[in-house]
Amino acid sequence: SRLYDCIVIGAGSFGASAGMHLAREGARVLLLDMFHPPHGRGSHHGDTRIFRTAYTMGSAYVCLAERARVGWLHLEEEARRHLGLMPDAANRAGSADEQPELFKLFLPTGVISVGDAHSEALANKEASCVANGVAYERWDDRETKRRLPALYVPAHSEVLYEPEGGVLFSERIIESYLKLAEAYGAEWKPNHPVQRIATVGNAVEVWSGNERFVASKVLVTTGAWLPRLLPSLGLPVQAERRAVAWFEDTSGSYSAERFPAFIVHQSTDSEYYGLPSVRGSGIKIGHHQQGQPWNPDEEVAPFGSCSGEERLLSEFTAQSFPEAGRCMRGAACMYEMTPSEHFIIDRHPDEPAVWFAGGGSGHGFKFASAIGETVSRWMLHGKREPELETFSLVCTR
Ligand code: PYC
Repeated sequence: SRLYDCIVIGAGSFGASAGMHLAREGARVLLLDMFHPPHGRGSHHGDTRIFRTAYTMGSAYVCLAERARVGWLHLEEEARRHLGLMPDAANRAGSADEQPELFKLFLPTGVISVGDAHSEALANKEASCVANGVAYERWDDRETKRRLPALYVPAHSEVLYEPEGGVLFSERIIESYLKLAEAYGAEWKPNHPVQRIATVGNAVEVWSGNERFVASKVLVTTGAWLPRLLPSLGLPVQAERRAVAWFEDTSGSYSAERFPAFIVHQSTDSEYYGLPSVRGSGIKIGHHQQGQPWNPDEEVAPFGSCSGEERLLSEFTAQSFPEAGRCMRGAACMYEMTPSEHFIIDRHPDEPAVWFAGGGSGHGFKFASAIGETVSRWMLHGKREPELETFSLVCTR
C-alpha cells in the first residue's frame, strides 16, 4: 500500500482544515471520512456558525480566534482564486465578479452578547476584550433599542458588541477545504469508516474494512467518535443532540445586512444564540445547553422529535424578535461535548506519530481554520505552538 506522509481520519471541521493545510505544505495526504462531508451526522451542518473573539475561557482562545479570523479571510480568497466558483448551488449561477456577495465564507456582521445589568458573562467578556485588545462597544438598553429596533431586550439589559464578529458558512467552508485539499494533491476518500489504527515501527496503519493505509503520521479528528479510535486515552467526549430552527424574517429587519449574530445570556447554564437571516434563510435560533446525550452511531433524531424543542425556540423568538414570523424549518445536530467545554488537542502520549483534535463542544467551528493550521504545523515541523498548550490532555483533565 502507498505510504502517505499524513492520514487525516475525519474530514469535518478540524480535519478538513488540517488536511488542506497539510497538503498545501506539500505533504502526501490521505483524507478519510465515514460519511461524505458536508453531511448532517456531525457537528458542521445547519449552514452557519458564529464567529467571535471575546472569549472568557482563557487568552489562548482569543489568540486562536484572532488567528482563525485571518484564516477565514485567507480561505475565502484562496477558494476564489483556486476554485473559481464557490461550490454551492446558488453560486453556480454566476461568476464572482457578477455576484460578489454570493462568494462569502465569512460575513462580518458583528456579534452581540446580551445580558442583564449584573451579567457576569458580559463583565468577563469585557475584561477579555480589555486584556487582549479586542475591539468592542458596550450598549445600554436605550442604545440597543436605537441600534437594533427590531430586538426586544428587557429594561436594564446590557449588550457587548464585537464589530469584528460575524457569520461563517460552515458547510460551504468544509466543501472548500476538501476541494482545495484535492487541488493541492491530497487523496480524498469519503464513505471510508476507520475501525482501527495501530503504530507499527515508525509508521501508523489505518484500517478501513479490508483496506489498509499506512502513513508516517496520523491525525484523528472524528468528532463525537474520537474516543472510539483512541480507546486507551479515555477521552471525555460525549455526543449530544441539539435542535436549531429558522424563523421567517418577515420585515427584513433581521437580515445580515443590518442585524448581527447574537448570544443571549440568561444565566450561567442558559444561553440562546443565533444568526441573522442570509438571503431569505430566516433568523436561526438555538439553545446552547438544552439537548440530549446521543449515541453517534444512531442517526440524529430529526427536528421536532424531542418534546418541547420547537416550543422552546418559538417562545424565545416571539419574545426577543417580535418582527419574526413562523418557524420555516428546523434541524438537529450533534455537539461533541467535553465536561469543561475545552477542546482536546494533543499528540498521543504513547504513540508519537498520532495526533488528535476534538471536543469542539458546540463552539469549536469558529476556530477550525486556526486549529487546522497550527496542528498541521505541529505535525510537519514537530513544534507545538503556544496557543495549543491550553488544549493538551493534561490541561483538560
Ligand atoms: O459562539 O460560543 C459560540 C456559540 C455557542 C453556541 C453556538 N455558538
